[in-house]
Amino acid sequence: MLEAGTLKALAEAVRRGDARALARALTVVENDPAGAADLLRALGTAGGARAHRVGVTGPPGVGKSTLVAALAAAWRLLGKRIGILAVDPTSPFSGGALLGDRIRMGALAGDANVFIRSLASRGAYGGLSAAADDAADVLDAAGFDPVVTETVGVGQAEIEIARAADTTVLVLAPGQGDEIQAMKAGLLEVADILVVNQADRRDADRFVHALEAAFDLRAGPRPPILETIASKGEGVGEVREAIDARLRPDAQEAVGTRRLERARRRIRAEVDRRRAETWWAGRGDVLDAAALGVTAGELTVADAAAEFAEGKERDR
Ligand SMILES: Nc1nc2c(ncn2[C@@H]2O[C@H](COP(=O)(O)OP(=O)(O)OP(=O)(O)O)[C@@H](O)[C@H]2O)c(=O)[nH]1
Ligand SMILES: [Mg+2]
Repeated sequence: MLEAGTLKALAEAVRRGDARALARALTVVENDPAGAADLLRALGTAGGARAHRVGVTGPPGVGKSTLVAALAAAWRLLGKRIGILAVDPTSPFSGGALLGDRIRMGALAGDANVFIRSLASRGAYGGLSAAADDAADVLDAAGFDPVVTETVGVGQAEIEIARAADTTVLVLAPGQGDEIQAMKAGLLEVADILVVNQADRRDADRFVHALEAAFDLRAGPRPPILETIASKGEGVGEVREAIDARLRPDAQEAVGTRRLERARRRIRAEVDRRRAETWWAGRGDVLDAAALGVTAGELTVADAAAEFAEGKERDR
C-alpha cells in the first residue's frame, strides 16, 4: 500500500513522464492490484482511452519485436512518443521478464520518447491481462501515444490481451505451418491488420495467397494483409498507416466498440478480484481443511467448491 503523499508525488512524476517514476509505477501495477487501483485514480486516467492502444501478437520468433521497434521509429518521425509493453506469460523459471525484447529494441534505447518495459504476471486475482491494461493506463497518463503491447500469441491469455487492444496486429511469417497453427488457435480472428513478416523468404507470396484464400472462406471483412521485412524496415510505413487509419473519423466505430468491450471486461474483472479478496479473507483455515479432504480422497474438488459456493463450508 502506498501512502497518500507518496502516491500523489508518484502520480505527478508519472504525468511529467519521469522515467524512474514510470518504472516504479509499473512495478506497483505488476505486483499490487490494490495499489494499482489507487495509483490509477491518482493519475486521473479513469480507464484511459486517450492513446491508441495497439496489440501486436503472433507465434514465437516471427519478428514481432523487430516490427514494433521499426514501427516506433516510424512514429518517432511523426513526433509521437511511444510506450511499449512486452508482456511475458508468467514463467516461474525465468522469473518473467523477456529481457531479450529490450535488447532487440536497443536501437531505440536512450530515446526518452520511447519507453519500453517488460511486464510479467502478477499472481492470484487479476493476473496478466489486468496488469497489462493497468500498465497501458499508466503509459497513457504519461503521454505516450500509441501504447503498443507485444504478446506471444500462444496461449489464450496472451491472445486475449492482444484482442483487448483498440487495434490488433497479427504478425505471421512464412513456413513452419504457421498458417494452420494460427487458424487452430483462433488467431486469425483477432486480426484487424495482418502482417506477413520475413517477406524476404521465398515462400512469402505463396503464404500471403494461402492466407487470402483462408479469409475468403470466412464470413466478414478481410483485414488488410501487409508484407514486411521488419529487419530492414521494408513495408513498415504501410503497417504504420494501416494502424493509424483505425483512428480516422470514418473508421472510429470499431475502436469505440473495442473500448466499450474493454471497459466492460475490466469492470467485471475488478469486481471479481475485489469480491474474491474479501470473500477468501478469513477462510484460509477452512480452505486448508477442504484441501486436505480432497487430497485424502474424502471429497472431490467440485464437492468442496459447492460447499463454499453454498456457504456450507466447514472445518473438518
Ligand atoms: N529474414 C528476416 N528475419 C527477420 C525479419 N524480421 C525479424 N527477423 C529476425 O527474426 C528473429 C526474431 O525476431 P524477433 O523480433 O525477436 O521476433 P519475435 O516475434 O519478437 O520473437 P519472440 O518475442 O521471442 O516471440 C530475429 O533474429 C530477427 O532479426 C525479417 O523481416 N526477415
Ligand atoms: Mg518479441
